[in-house]
Amino acid sequence: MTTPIKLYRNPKSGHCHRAELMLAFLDLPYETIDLDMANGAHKAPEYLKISPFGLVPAIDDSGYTLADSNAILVYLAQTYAKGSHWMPEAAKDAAEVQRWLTVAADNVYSGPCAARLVKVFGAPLDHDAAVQKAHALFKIMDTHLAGRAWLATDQITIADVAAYSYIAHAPEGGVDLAPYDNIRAWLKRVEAHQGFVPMVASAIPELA
Ligand SMILES: N[C@@H](CCC(=O)N[C@@H](CS)C(=O)NCC(=O)O)C(=O)O
Repeated sequence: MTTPIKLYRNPKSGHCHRAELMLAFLDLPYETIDLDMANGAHKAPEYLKISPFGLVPAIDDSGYTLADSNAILVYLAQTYAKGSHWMPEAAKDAAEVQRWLTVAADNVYSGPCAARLVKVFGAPLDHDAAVQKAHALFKIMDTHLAGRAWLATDQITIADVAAYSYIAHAPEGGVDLAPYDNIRAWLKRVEAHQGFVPMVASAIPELA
């Protein structure tokens, strides 16, 4: 029997959901390990060996450990779906994927993710600035998605997976998606893709 990949996560984290979504899209066996972050489980010495910055998500694939959601997407696609549409190898396609991974780590992080951190977790960040950044991003994305199905190529890639979770959950941060028809249609396409899983309830009741 194949050993399930361990996913260390917080079930309310969009970064963790990206990693879970990729595991699910690739139909890989995995088990989730919910860290009790309120009590500092992500800063415990054992976990810091896996994720030195003390962040979720991280994975353990039969002893190979890796932190960072986008790195996890790259690893899973290259290991279990090499040469597929998830992570194309042609130079221009690969560059487009990387461009959107950067948007996910930068604009998505400081926009919709930050706005949700304030509203859902009470993070001491500037909510107005985060909402403004989210709308600036969404205007560009909505225009980009006019007449195209996916962010980077003409098929779904890890770039769509990286961008999906925090954009789908932007309304929880007080960012309205109503003006962005093309983004909402793209979210639906991701959700309709074979294997899609939504953010799921936690094994730890207070996180569910
Ligand atoms: N670049 C990282 C960011 C991950 C991240 O910010 N994780 C948050 C949860 S969404 C976290 O672990 N925060 C705990 C902390 O900041 O101490 C990735 O993509 O995985």
